[in-house]
Order: sequence, then C-alpha cells, then structure tokens
Amino acid sequence: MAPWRGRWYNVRMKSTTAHAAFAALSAVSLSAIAGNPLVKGVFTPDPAPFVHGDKVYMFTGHDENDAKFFKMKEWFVFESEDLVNWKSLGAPLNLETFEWAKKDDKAWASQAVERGGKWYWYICCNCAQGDAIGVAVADRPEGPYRDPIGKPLAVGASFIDPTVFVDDDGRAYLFWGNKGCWYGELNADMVSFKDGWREIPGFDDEKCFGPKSVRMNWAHGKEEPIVSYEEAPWVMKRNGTYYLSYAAGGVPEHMAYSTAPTINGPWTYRGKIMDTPHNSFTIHGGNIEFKGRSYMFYHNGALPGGGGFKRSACVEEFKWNEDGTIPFIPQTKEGVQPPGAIEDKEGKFWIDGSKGHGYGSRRTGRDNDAWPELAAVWLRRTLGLK
Ligand code: FUB
Repeated sequence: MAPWRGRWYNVRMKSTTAHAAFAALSAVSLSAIAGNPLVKGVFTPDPAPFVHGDKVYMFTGHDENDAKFFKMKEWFVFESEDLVNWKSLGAPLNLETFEWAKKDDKAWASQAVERGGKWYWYICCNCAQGDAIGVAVADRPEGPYRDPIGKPLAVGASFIDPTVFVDDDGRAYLFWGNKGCWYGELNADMVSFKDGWREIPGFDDEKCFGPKSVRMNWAHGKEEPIVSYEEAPWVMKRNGTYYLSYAAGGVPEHMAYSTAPTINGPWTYRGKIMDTPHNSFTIHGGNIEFKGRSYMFYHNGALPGGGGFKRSACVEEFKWNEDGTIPFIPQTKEGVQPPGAIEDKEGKFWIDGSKGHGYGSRRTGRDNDAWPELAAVWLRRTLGLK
C-alpha cells in the first residue's frame, strides 16, 4: 500500500493563519481550486475518470520517480467529491495481479467502470506473446482486485490503452491501440468478447481520423503514413452521437477527436481538442459530466521533477458547443473550481451563488485576499459548521 494512502491533497492556502487552522484539521484539508496537476505527491499519468453517484474516481498509472523511460509497475485510484480535493485509495492493482504478465515494467494506461456492483479495471501490459490487454475485477473501487479469467483478454502488436464504454442499451465495448484502433463488444460478464475484435472502420482514412504524417509504426517495424490518431482512445456518447477522443499527431501528441452516428462508425474527424501538454510529449485522458458540468482530464509533466516519463493528471472544465462539437480546451495551472461555484460576468464566482460567502477572481489570479475566506467557507460547510 502506498504510504500516502488516505491523505487529502491540494491544500492551497495563501494566508498563514488559515493555513495553520487547516493544518490543525489535517484529516480534512480543503481547497477552493484544484490547481494542476491534481495530485502533488506522486506521478499520476494516463488519468481515467469515472463518475459514480456523487463521487468521481480517477484511475491512473504510476510513473516511478527514477524513470528514464516509461517505468510503470502499478496503478492508482483516487476519489473526489468536488474534483478539487482528491483522496488516495492506494495502488490496489499491479503487475503481480496478473499471473501471465511480465513483471518488470509496462503497467501502461488503463480505465475502470462500475457495472452491476462490480468494478472492472481494464489495463495493458506485456506478456510472453507481446502487448496484452487484461481485466481485473473488484467489489469496490479500492479493491481488492483479482484477475477473473487468468489470461489476457486480447494480445497483439500495439495492443495498449484500453477504454471501456457501456452504451444506453447496456451493450459494452472495449477499444484500444497505438497507431491502430481495435474494438470488440464485451459479453454481459464484461470479461470476454461476444464476437472477437476488429479494427475500427475507416482507420486508414484521413476523413475519419485526421491528416496523415509519416511515423514509425512499431507493429509493422517501419515508417509509414499514418492518420493523426496515435493512441489513448476514449469513447463516450452524447445526444445520440458517439465521440472517440484520442492522442493524435504522433510525438509530441495533442488531443483530437472523431464522431460517429453508431458505435460501428462511420467516424468523421472533428479536429483538435487540446495542444501538447506542458513538459510532456504524450497526452492521455478522457472527459466526464459531473454535477451538471463537463470536464476533460489529461496529463502533463508540470510537477517539480516531472517530464515525459514523469507525468501528472490534470483537469479542465469546458462547455460543449451548441452544435455538439467539443471546443478547443486550453490547459491551465489553476485547474477547476468545485462544481457549484458560479462565475459571474466580471469573472468573480460565488459558491452556491451565496454572495458574501467569499469569492475569488479568475482575472486577478486566485491568490488574492478572498481566497482564504472562500476556502474557509468550504471547510466550514464540509465540517457542518455555521
Ligand atoms: O503511460 C504509458 C503510455 O504513454 C500510455 O499507454 C500512452 O497512452 C502514453 O500516455
């Protein structure tokens, strides 16, 4: 278990008096804004958020502190009620969970969902036959997790970065892949495929997955023209349209997306969502709707000591365009306000609309004198005090 399990992160106080008060209440340390990266004490690449009731669970990988290349052996889970304060639930999943996995490295990107009271965590790693997708199951997000099938779900060159999507009709799908994107429908057990898997339709078409550039395709062992899609797929649905967002453009990556009228396509390339993140040549994330607002997760290398192999989860709020397209989303150091904070046209915002309960301003920066007051309001409310 990670030594920092169970701590609340992200105390951002400017007033020393208020800071001391917060420190005295060490078990419940609150902040009015998250600040990116979200988790300060450990590297948290490839964030995969999941909304469950009034909480968000964020599943991530773990870039080790001494990494010179990708060095990843376990996966983390964090919990939040406001996207600002994140509690570590530890590292309940690691390569040891999978008997068939090579143990030295390559616990790469993952995603988990809850279904029927069980948590299914889809991961990628290496096995004797090559790149593999696996699944672990638990009764709670924090585990304990076990491998329910004792073998990989799928094996193939560049089989990395699984994303799971459960449609309105209850049918579930797994998508994955680097410089290729494969998908298959899962059975109701969530741990087997109904009818195998296949490459998504139109993968080689620029109209579907963006402009081609010549890049190294490790699966084919040569450089070749490849559509913009690189890796890190994330599937979701909104108002009847399917959205597939992904890391794009080769290295350094940006985030882009395609849409389709059905889960089987045809996919249409829709353009860029995010630029290359600060100090990281990869970008990996996904979006959620939470308490009536929309959020995009991704990672950057901005934590002190961070970089391309020491990445950290971040989040930005965004508003869908009226025509259903995803806007370009700028990346910020400030991150998000808690859902419930209402911003007025002057750029000030009030928690739950209660003017007089303290406010901050986006325009003047978040470190003005009102911040300790606002943070104190949150603390009082959380503790049930007046
Ligand atoms: O974290 C290892 C790999 O880097 C992931 O699988 C990719 O999506 C990229 O983020």
